[in-house]
Amino acid sequence: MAVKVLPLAKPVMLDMFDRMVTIRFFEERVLELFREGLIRGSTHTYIGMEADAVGACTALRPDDYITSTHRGHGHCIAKGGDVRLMMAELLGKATGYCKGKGGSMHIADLDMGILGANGIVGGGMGIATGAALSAKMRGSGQVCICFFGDGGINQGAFHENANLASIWKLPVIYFCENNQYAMSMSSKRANAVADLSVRAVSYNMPGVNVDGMDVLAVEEAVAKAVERARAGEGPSLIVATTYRFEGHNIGDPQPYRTKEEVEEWRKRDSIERFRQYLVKEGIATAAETEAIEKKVRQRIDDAVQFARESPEPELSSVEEDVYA
Ligand SMILES: Cc1ncc(C[n+]2csc(CCOP(=O)(O)OP(=O)(O)O)c2C)c(N)n1
Ligand SMILES: [Mg+2]
Repeated sequence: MAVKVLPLAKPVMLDMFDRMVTIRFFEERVLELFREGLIRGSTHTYIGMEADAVGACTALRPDDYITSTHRGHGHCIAKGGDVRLMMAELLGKATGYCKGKGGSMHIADLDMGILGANGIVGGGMGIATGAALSAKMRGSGQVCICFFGDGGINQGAFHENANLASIWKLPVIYFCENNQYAMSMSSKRANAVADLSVRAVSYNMPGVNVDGMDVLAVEEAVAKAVERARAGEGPSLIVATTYRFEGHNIGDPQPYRTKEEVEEWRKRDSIERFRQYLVKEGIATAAETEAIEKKVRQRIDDAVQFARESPEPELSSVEEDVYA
């Protein structure tokens, strides 16, 4: 009997499923808590794009780096961020990642190599390239994934960083999440080329398209780019075709796209697709995937309870950790 070769070991795939579901449930709770008035400011959910962050981060070592965006919860969870500290930060509590003073777009965990969400579109690019330069100078073998969107790729910072990373052969992977829109602007209207991966040609680096709703395909593409980066061969550009199921942020009425379009993409839900794959290939039973979901649900409940019960920051701490 032929032995079936799995693309990744079973525990790795179950962990990927766990992290994808964690992102989904975390974000669903964020939407609820926002509507309850417990989360202030603005929040951008990652629902629909789970395969991108999880596929990409699975190809990393724990000591590797990522930089994130304004839509950063998924990246943080995929790289091993603590959902308790994230939830507390979103609720503005003293126990949060930034002691409740940063909110969604400033979450970072330097011990986990998470170099920060970023409210500036394209703001992670210089940080990622700098982290890669540092890794190269120290000879640490670390790599950095730089996440950004189809809007972010049009920032001048992309050109500056991609060019520099290429001539210096830096271990960085530019990972463009093409979720079809930058706020209300369709990627098709904003980009002179439909295939964003061709931009890599200008920087003499590989440019690869990947189905961003297929977590295993994302992992495979990123693993190749990581191997190349670790071998000292320089950066890559990966463009994942994906979609955000919710509005740009909470309160976005979404007049720029049809309900039918959203429904079409929801049918390609990466979590459902991965679950079906796991069951069909005999990697996990339906009961096992349900058990993972139950465990994740409890983890998120616990994070919400922790956040709700945590204290507000003291007024006297208002000027602490302020650098500018
Ligand atoms: C430098 C800068 N310009 C504009 C904005 C306002 N803004 C916030 S998110 C966003 C769209 C980003 O789109 P994309 O990069 O595709 O990421 P997505 O929201 O789709 O994940 C814009 C224009 C900003 N935060 N920073
Ligand atoms: Mg976008």
